[in-house]
Amino acid sequence: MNTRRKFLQDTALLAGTFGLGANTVSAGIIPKSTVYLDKLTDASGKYALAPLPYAYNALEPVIDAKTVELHYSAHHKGYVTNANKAEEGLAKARETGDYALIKHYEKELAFNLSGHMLHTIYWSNLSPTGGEPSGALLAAIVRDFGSLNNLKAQMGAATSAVEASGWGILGYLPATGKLLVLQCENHQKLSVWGIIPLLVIDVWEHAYYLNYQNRRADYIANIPKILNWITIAARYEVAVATS
Ligand code: MN3
Repeated sequence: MNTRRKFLQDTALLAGTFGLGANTVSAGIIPKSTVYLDKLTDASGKYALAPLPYAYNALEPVIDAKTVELHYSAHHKGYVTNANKAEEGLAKARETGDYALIKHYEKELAFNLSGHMLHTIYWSNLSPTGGEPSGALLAAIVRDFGSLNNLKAQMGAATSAVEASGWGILGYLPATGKLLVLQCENHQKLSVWGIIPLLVIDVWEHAYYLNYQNRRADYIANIPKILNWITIAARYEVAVATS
């Protein structure tokens, strides 16, 4: 069996399509028992909320416990619920042949499923300990942005300048083999087809307002203190290996 195929099989077994790299996991960098997977569905195929990989207060003082609790258990959960409702509405439409509400359900699906996906990645992007990128990911950052500082500056500026509710995103585009920084409005606008998000920063007000009020830039400036570069690198390894 060739190495790439074996890697893909191992990766699929351990982590699912969007999960963490088998090499990182099997190397013991992340214990299997604590790996947080970007898994969007449960065993029945319904969208489901995965457990938070840490306690609500684990990200303090950068993000306070109440914000994490509300963000995860109310906001993220709401996107999961509404993505399932959209799927149910579309199933009913197919069953009855009545597509009068097609625009509504397709829009709901894009918004809520994208919200579910980005929040799932967001939780795994954060950790109480923080760190810095290294290895293949750092090399790609230097190749595509010139330096880690350039990436941080562009990512910070792009994320701060998102109009209203949205995200800053570092992604990998298989079609070019390059990393890109994008802004995202809501959960699904301003993206590029095919991009695989590696690092996402939520700048909806619900992500920071209890603690930072209108100081979005302060929240963004503090995020690097709690970035989990191990899971970001693992996501990059999978993105490169599967494309
Ligand atoms: Mn959010």
